[in-house]
Amino acid sequence: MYTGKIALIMAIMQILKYPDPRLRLKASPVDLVDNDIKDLVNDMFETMWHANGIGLAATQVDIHKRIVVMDLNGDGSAPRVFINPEIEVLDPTFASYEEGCLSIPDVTESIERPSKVTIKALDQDGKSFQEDATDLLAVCIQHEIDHLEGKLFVDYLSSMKRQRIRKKLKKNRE
Ligand code: GNR
Ligand code: NI
Repeated sequence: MYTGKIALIMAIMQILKYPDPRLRLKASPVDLVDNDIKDLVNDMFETMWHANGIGLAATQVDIHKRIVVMDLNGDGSAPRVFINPEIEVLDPTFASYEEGCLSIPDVTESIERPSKVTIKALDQDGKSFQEDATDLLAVCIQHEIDHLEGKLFVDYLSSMKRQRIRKKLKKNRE
């Protein structure tokens, strides 16, 4: 008898776009990594890959739980899951990186963030792990944890730049 569980249905979820106020909600910790959470993680991967992203926070798909998926190669080769992620800065020297966001389509801006952090999180099986991060991983985890806090990379820019970006997105939607 076949008893294995297989994901039969996957779903591409809608990604909220700036300035949707739901992107400003603060996500709550996951208390148990159960099958519903695992299904959600799979849907988030599908959604992220479909949109050609390298990271996705649950906030972006209107689920206000502390869940992040990532695949820095963008090709399915290095899927990573971070549940209840927390970081501590190891090297506060700022490094700048040209950031994009699936919630702010067709906009990139150079953003400065601490260059080295250590990440503590639960994996897709609910097991805790710790990992030091530099370069794109450090950038991406900080970008995603910002989403879980209701923060977006445009918040680091001047209000003039932010206004210009809002106008551009509005124009693109019309
Ligand atoms: O796909 C994404 N690319 C990216 C590029 C530079 C810095 C951060 C990112 S994350 C982004 C996907 C996204 O919006 N995650 O929240
Ligand atoms: Ni983003």
